[in-house]
Amino acid sequence: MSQNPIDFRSDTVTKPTPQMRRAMAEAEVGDDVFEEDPTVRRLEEMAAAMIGTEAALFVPTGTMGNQIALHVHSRAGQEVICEMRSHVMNYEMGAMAVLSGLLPRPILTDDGLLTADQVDAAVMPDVSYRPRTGLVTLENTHNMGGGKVMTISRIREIQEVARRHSLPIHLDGARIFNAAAYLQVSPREAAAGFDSVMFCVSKGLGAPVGSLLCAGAAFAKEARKVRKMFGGGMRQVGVLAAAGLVALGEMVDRISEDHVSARNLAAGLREIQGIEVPALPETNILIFRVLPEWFGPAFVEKGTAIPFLARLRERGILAVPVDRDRVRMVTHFDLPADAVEKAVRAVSQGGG
Ligand code: TLP
Repeated sequence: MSQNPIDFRSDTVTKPTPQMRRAMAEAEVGDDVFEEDPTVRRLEEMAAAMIGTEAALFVPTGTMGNQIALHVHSRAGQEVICEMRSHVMNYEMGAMAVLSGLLPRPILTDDGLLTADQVDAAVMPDVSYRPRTGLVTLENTHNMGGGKVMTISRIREIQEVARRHSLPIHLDGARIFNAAAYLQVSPREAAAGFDSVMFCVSKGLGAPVGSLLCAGAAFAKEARKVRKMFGGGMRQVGVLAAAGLVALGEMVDRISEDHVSARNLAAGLREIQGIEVPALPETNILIFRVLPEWFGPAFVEKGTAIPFLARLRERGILAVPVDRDRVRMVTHFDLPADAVEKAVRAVSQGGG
């Protein structure tokens, strides 16, 4: 493998910018469990203002932010309505069951985007022999839906269903700034009408660590206690919040550049024999299928994704499998300028 592979595995691989490192070195800090870290406070205030909530809570990971929200919104034994490939169900180590005694009620969609009708149908009837529905969760952008974006009108319809059933609704907005950029709306508009919103500064915005759980003041107060219970009470964590402030201040406006790169990548790959790109990506995540013909007639293995990724790694390109035959590539600001061109060239060499 080449010395400096080009890393399309995730936007989480982005490294803190020089401005972030400087801000981290200079950050004013205090004990955040005592709510005395001024830099964390500033980040929480900025996040709440950008998302349009009364309060926000700095948490170490998106997973913890989601799980705190689930815990505060619902009770053990209740169901969480979520999309079948949602992060909250598939990539959080079963935490909703382990930490909160919750049961996912997954709904299958083609593209990761639930409809109001599907959510309505998934709400449990109020009878004495079925678990109760506790919460509705949406994911925007939808990671395993290939970075698909839910429109504001669809969001409003689903919120209306949740309201009609008196159910809280949480947004896993790990990439909410990508969604807002694609929709050409403010993050506030993309976040409006939810009872809680989690977003990450550690993905395409480049901070090394951190997510924000944004909600009303009473919810945030409760969430702070649950954060401590889950082991997320941090001390002089202003050194990390400082990077988050730079992420929100300097990295949001450029995020649609990553969407252009992902589209260029998709346009290049879809010309290659044996690669099936279902649609041009809306944001920074591309998921595509690798057909056996990419390897030539001698290919007999069960799945294509793993051997495809091994060939690419030899050519200095990193990506991740989605399932047996599909691969995910994510664009971000830390890719070299010729990353897309090099990736297309590496794939066009075929797998023979
Ligand atoms: N996603 C990671 C992996 O866990 C799959 C990635 O590389 O995309 N919600 C969504 C929609 C996410 O994509 C992620 C991370 C999270 C939550 C969790 O964030 P962290 O990794 O901070 O716990």
